[in-house]
Amino acid sequence: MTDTTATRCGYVAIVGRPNVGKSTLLNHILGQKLAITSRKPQTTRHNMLGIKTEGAVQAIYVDTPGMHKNNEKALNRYMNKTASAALKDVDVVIFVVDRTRWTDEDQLVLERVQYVEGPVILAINKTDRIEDKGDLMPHLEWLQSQLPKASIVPISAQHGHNLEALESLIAGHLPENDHFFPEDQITDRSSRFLAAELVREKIMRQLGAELPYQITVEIEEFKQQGRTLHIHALILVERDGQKKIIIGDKGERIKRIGSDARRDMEVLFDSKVMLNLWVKVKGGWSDDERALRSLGYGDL
Ligand SMILES: Nc1nc2c(ncn2[C@@H]2O[C@H](COP(=O)(O)OP(=O)(O)OP(=O)(O)O)[C@@H](O)[C@H]2O)c(=O)[nH]1
Ligand SMILES: [Mg+2]
Repeated sequence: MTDTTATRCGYVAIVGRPNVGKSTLLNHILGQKLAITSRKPQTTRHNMLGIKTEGAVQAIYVDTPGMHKNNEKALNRYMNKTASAALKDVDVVIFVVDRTRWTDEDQLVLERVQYVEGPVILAINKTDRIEDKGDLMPHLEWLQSQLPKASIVPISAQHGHNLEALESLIAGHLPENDHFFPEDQITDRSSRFLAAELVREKIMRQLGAELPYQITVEIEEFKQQGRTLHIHALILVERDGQKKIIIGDKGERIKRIGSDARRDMEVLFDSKVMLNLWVKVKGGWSDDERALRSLGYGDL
């Protein structure tokens, strides 16, 4: 018999193709904006832990980059490898899909998830936007036939619909373990990392279709002075024209990126923030494995 007073703890990977709502789901489960999100695919580039401790249960979520087909650039290879690695050594896998919108990239994720031996939960996200319910049932039946052991849970990550059901299913799959992290720790990532991500999010949200993929952000200074946190962030672009676009007419765009990012940082760090942004051209960084490593994109 299971001891109901025992503590539980384990890892939960959140996987899926780009843009299905993985990071939105993580943020809503945590009740805090930790992972960046945007309407554009390939927003998340790194795996990130989001830790939720409630009483005896500690669930350690791993948000992952969307698995995608474009494998040409070193950055894309890094993102796909990162996401695949998260499938190993976790206790539960949440496979997130967007309603009935099935693509080749979902198929790619499905094929990886079919190899997973442990419990899989299929989260059908964005149900707040389902127009034609008639299409849903046949799709769910097909999905169930592809993943016979998986539980299927319809959710809306953005509106928080059915997340309690999802979380209690997850808790039921977590093994009996002591907690791996202190109760008040919510991520494994540094404040510097989170700050850089917030700047990148504002760029993703404000710029056109292609540009954001050729941009990365480095934090050069992160210093508390009195009640103010001083943050200097360097935005690296690949070409001079991109620098002009980010800066915008009379510096208007970069000003807006800075003020939006600062507002989020003040909430996240619970402090007044002074944010300085610079833009620098560093050609070809996204396809240069050495440059990627020096920018914190790990081993390829
Ligand atoms: N209507 C609706 N939109 C959602 C929901 N969940 C997420 N979205 C939107 O879907 C878009 C993508 O969300 P993200 O959380 O960034 O998606 P992701 O899967 O993390 O994407 P990548 O990091 O690129 O792999 C954003 O515009 C979200 O606001 C939902 O439940 N309903
Ligand atoms: Mg994401």
